Amino acid sequence: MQETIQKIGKAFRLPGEMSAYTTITNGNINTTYRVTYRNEDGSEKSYIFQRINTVVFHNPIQIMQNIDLVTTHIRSKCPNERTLHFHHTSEGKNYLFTDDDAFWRVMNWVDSITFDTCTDLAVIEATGAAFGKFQNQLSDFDGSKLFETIPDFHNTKKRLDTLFAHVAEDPCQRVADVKAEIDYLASVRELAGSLSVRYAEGAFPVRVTHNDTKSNNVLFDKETKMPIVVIDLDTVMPGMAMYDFGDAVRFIANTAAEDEADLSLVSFDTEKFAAFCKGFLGEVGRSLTQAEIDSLVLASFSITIELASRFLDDYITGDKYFKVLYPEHNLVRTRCQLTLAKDIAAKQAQLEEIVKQTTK
Ligand code: GN1
Ligand code: MG
Repeated sequence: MQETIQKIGKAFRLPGEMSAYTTITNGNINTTYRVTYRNEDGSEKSYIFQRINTVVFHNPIQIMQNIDLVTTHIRSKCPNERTLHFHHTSEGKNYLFTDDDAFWRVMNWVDSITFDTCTDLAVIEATGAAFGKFQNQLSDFDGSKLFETIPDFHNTKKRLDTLFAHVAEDPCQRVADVKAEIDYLASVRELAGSLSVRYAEGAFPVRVTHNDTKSNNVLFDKETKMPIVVIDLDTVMPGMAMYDFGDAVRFIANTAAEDEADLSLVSFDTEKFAAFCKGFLGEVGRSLTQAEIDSLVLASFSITIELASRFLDDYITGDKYFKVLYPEHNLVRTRCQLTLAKDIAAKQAQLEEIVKQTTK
């Protein structure tokens, strides 16, 4: 690996000598390294080297073009805003195909902390504000300029249709083990897919959305605990505002990790939900339509079901999409998301009330 990393550093013309590299493990798709270079004067500078998973992202050059457009827009609108900084090769490209056809990009490392699970309500509120602000910054950006890097990414109805088609095929003979999970998904299939159906019919505005609003996609200042920058712009595409909200609370209001195996630890924390709501709606509340506001809780349920269906689909088709650390990983993820979705459904009235109080 060291040799590959050194080659890439050279292609991107990074100054100094490579002194260390470590793998960053919290992505499920791409492969990420922190690489440090030492300059002649002894100072050190770190970079992120990332290999894009081209099975998932069929056209990674389009991703880089999207990111360029989005960060340029944000920088011109808010000159003081920190954005991701990508390096260029001598050919002026912000990516590199290596001989083995791997696709690499290099960006500056930002000294920061991220939160996976988090109990600090102030940090949760700030995360909401960061994603809300991100949506605001792109509110006047023409989404038709963006490539749809993964078509129907958050089309929950299609995701569920795909799952049930694979259930019928049962390519790995795993369906018999997941009968209860499939039965539950069948019982909520129509409800969970309903927002994506209404979106396709034009019931909600087409926004430019982040589409992967996990809390660890916001970098925080170590000391002030304030957001520095929103990262992981690979799936910025036109979409539904409330799905960014829903995906974020799916992750941050879970009392456990996304792949917690002990389901007794998994629940949906209403206080965390309220804190995120306050931050997010404080930024975008006024620009959302009533139909969007009324759908925030259903969106939280729907995207949690969507993730459960994607993890389960990957499990029954042989674990080809998400990285798995052990054979049942995708099934564990599925069960965790289903437990969470059921808790969101059980707390629906309470959550609707929180949204109402926050928007009044
Ligand atoms: C994937 O790789 P990562 O962690 O950024 C996935 C998201 C899921 C997430 C679940 C392109 O994101 O949609 O919500 O895993 N990204 C893609 O942890 O499928
Ligand atoms: Mg991502």
